Amino acid sequence: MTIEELIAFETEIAEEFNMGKIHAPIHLYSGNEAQMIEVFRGIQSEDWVMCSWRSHYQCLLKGVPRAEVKAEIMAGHSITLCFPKYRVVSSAIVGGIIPIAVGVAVGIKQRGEKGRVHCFMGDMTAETGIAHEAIKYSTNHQLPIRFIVEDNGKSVCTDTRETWNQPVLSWEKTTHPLVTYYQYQTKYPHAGAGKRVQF
Ligand SMILES: Cc1ncc(C[n+]2csc(CCOP(=O)(O)OP(=O)(O)O)c2C)c(N)n1
Ligand SMILES: [Mg+2]
Repeated sequence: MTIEELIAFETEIAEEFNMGKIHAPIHLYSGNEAQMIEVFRGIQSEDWVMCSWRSHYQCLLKGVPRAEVKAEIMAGHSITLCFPKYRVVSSAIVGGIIPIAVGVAVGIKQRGEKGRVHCFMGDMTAETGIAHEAIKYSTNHQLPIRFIVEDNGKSVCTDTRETWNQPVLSWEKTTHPLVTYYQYQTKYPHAGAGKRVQF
């Protein structure tokens, strides 16, 4: 998947949504295509990719066929895309995927399996207690997991730095071996595609 193919996918979903053809929330990515492709360079097919409500790019980059991802979104499942066959799992609860990801990493380690877990989270999710505990636990237990913090500066409409009165976020300048951090600016609102749609 190229930058252009990722953008074309989200544009197509935005159009479907704005035409009222998707009867459920969608959360689109934009402006992070190059960073995502870079993050996925280190991801193997045996690895698990764990996501939140915003996961179209992860599904496509993990190898789920475009048509399968689109069909699930059209069926109203964008907010919680799960493709266990391709080792992609999502939870739409803020922080909800993090302990699941840690548990999968514990399982991989206990069974001596190949593979790693890649757990994606937004900037506000990364400031929660559960994120901090999970990163501490995973570090101290040397789990096969990494956490990718995706900073778009906000939680829905709330400024994350203002909320915590913290100009530099917890993982922003980190050299932590289990944390990858990147910033991006999205052109889409938190949910939907900019047009009010009545379900
Ligand atoms: C427990 C819980 N509380 C509130 C919400 C509503 N909610 C969905 S996404 C979100 C914002 C999270 O912000 P961030 O972690 O920065 O991710 P982003 O959407 O910006 O990628 C909120 C509050 C939720 N899904 N789950
Ligand atoms: Mg955010």
